[in-house]
Amino acid sequence: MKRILAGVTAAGAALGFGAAMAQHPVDGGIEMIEAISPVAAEVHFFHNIVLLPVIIGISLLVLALLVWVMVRYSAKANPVPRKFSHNTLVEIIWTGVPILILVYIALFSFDLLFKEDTIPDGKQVVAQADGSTSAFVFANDFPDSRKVSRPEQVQVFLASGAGEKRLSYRSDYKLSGLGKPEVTVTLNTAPASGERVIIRGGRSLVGVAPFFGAGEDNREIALAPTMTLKVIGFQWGWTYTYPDFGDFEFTASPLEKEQTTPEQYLFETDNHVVVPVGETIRVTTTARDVIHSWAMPNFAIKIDAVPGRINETWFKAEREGTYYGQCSEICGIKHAYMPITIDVVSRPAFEAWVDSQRAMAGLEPMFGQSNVKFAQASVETE
Ligand SMILES: [Cu+2]
Repeated sequence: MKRILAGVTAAGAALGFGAAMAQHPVDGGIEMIEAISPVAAEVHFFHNIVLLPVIIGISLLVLALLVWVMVRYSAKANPVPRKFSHNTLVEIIWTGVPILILVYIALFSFDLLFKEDTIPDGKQVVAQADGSTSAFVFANDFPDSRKVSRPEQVQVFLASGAGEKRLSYRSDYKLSGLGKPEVTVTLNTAPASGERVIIRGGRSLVGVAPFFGAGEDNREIALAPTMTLKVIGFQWGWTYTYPDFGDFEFTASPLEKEQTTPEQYLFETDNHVVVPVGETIRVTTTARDVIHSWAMPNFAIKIDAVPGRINETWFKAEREGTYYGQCSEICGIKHAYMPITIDVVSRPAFEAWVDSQRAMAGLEPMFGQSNVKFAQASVETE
């Protein structure tokens, strides 16, 4: 299966859907679009590993039963049919087994729904090592229902000039005070002076977990949002507001056919949403007229924008690039003309962009990094 999927992708690349097209649907493609957020990776895992085997199993079983009945109980093979109308054992099996299958699916699906719906509240503290201290305190000041109480809800990293390295519980450090107001992380060896100890804590664990003990643990603690993106759908376009940065606002409309390439047409907008890479973004949606839906496949987001009501979700984009989405709730004659374009950029580029937007709205710069220019053309799409 994997090989077939890879072949299809390779064929797509050979046909000219190169790096620039990676975030678009491709002709003949049967794979999901690339997951750029940990929740999207989990959604793909849920589809490919949890659902697909169940679906294939049920289809094959039903096919086999059909063939068996057609052959074994045809008029020719079975001229005198039996005339019973009840069989208690069969009733129990065909009621009980589907219930078990649904419970199995619900275990994963409810967990995912919860994660998509719950804004992460994880936090991170950074301590500067002095060469002799090996115990570091993490203030567990969450509300009682969200307090860090299990070892996997704490992740410890050691950062030096070269980069950061994740430490592992038990072999590199011990924890005490879980569930209490202060959690102490005691490293087996005191980090060298100048190194930084990063402690991340919270109950918002996202990412693909081992499946019945197999596979890697890719879960990470998602941090609390650094910004809110307000999305307002209307007939026909999207208005975006950045309440944390002075409430500046702009509207995104699709580019005309002659303004863009055939591949980008109905994906590319005149104004792009811009968000920083690697940070939790809270998204709130509403609408001015009828129900729309803000859908971004790379982040596995599809959330309704309903007049008179605010819906909320979040995402964390893990790689810089330009990503595309569309309105996914049929909303009128130009429903197909409501594309979404998001640029995921570095923090300095994001701050420069915010200041440029603030300048257009007549506001003072907030970050003042005028030396970093936001250049759309330089944003990599691969
Ligand atoms: Cu719409």
